[in-house]
Amino acid sequence: LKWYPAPKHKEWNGPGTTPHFPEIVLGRCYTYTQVLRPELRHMDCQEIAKAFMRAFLSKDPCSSAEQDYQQLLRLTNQTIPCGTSVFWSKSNELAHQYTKVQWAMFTLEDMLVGYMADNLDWCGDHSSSDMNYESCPHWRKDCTTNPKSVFWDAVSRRFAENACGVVQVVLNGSISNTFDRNSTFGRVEIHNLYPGKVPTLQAWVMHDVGGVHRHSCSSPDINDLKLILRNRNIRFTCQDDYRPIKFLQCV
Ligand code: 2NF
Repeated sequence: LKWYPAPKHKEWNGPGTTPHFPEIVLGRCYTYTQVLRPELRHMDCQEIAKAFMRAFLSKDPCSSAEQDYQQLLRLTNQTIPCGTSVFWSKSNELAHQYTKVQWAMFTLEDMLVGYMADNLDWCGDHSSSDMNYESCPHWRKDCTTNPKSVFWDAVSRRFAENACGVVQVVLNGSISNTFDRNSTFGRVEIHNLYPGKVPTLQAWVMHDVGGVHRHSCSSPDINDLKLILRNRNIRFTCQDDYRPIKFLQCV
């Protein structure tokens, strides 16, 4: 009698690991270090991809910890000039359009580690050395301590800790939670800026063209952000529909 493994059932509520995850991560690492930012040519993409896999393979996908990514963080350490960090929240596309035309500015996804992982899903399993391509824990429905959420928290924390000079954030003024305390920006990034290194945070509150203006710089929401930063001794400035970003919404 031949033994067939039981068909794998969907364990979790989130999408499974992106097909060819290891190849995509390795390929993106080479693209970034050899083509986009050749000053990082010396980085070891084989080691970097290996450290990424080791962070979550053969582990319970609801017991992920930032510690698991320490080796990956060490290997992808990257410094950028002061005054070039751009944070974003609920403004994914626009913020990246902005740093695309402002080649000297960096969002986390313009850094090697963020570039490798952007838009991918990944998780493993305690009882297998392979990735789970069927499903991964959903951060709301299953657990927040999943490999992907923990990764973004860890790399966002480091991105904020390493920031220096005047930093910027692109916010979405056309939605109800323009400043969301539970977002990565509100929960992790603003609390990990070093006041001694970051004198000022500049916020750009952007409104969709022809869309509603739910919040502007004078909204109570934005005032919350201002108060948090004031308590941390970081100066706050805010501008609605900052022109250099505004014109990108029209192209
Ligand atoms: O996927 C990314 N590239 C990513 C994910 C999380 C955080 C990037 N970040 C970094 C960026 F550098 C930005 O500065 O944090 C900032 C943006 O995160 P945000 O949470 O402030 O912004 P949102 O638009 O609310 O969310 C961005 C993405 O993250 C997911 C969310 O579903 C969206 O796809 N997300 C937010 N919080 C969690 C969480 N706790 C989350 N996914 C899983 N667990």
